[in-house]
Amino acid sequence: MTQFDEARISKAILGAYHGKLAEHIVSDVIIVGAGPSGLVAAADLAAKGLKVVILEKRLTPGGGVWGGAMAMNEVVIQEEAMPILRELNVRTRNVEDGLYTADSIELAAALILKAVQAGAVILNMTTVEDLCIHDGTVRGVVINRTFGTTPLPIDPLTLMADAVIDGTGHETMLIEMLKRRGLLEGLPVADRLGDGPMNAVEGEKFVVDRVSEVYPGLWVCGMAVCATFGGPRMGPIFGGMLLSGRRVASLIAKA
Ligand code: 48H
Repeated sequence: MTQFDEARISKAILGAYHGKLAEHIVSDVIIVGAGPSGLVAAADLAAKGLKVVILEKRLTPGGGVWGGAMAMNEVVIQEEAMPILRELNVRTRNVEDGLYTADSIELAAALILKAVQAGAVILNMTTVEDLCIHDGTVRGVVINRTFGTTPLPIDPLTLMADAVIDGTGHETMLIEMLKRRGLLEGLPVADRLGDGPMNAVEGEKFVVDRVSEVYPGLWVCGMAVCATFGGPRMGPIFGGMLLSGRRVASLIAKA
């Protein structure tokens, strides 16, 4: 019979969690936001042998995938992103030439599993509240435990990395932080951050083409790309998000 009691259970959790946290005080890449783009980037970077941590403020990673469209749990994927679906072993249904549907819950679960099994660590219930900048370069992020609705005066911790990715979706949280402090002046970002009106075809192209290092050390992928540069939104087609994550991983690996 296995010997255990409540104290041993608590010690096991604390030992394992704090081991993960301590190991990722310094990483190669920090990804903020465990949405579809961030999860693909994490899986690709970890598969290349980089040390990757994803910070997610919610309990559940997966971002906007779970909800499909209007909480109907299906998403649309175009042919160009199908290699990623095949790697994930996600089942798809061909609706017409080059256009597929996938169960959004199967996709979310597969994206999370792939990232974690590739070696990336996800720290959930962890909100990024600020950036750490030294000599004009982003060097890390400032984190706090995600609390309920009442902000508490509790000081944060800082995690460091060679590259930080803003994968916070529509919130574009890290870019917003730089903008608020006037640090993006002269850089080619939108005057008012936020994605533009719906245009699925243009939006899907934009979210991949405009992946870039917006500020030294700070990269952007996924919906945050559209919000940063004023690109159109695209609704519940997710191929662009997956390809955007793949592109940021490839650019960072080269850099
Ligand atoms: C920690 C944070 C913080 C923070 C936010 O929105 P996401 O799913 O992101 P993407 O860009 O990978 O995918 C976008 C897609 O889901 C979508 O919204 C589409 C396709 N919209 C089209 C349209 O027309 O509307 O995930 C972002 C994640 C979420 O899980 C947030 O909780 C998390 O980032 N996050 N995590 N610290 N400060 N802010």
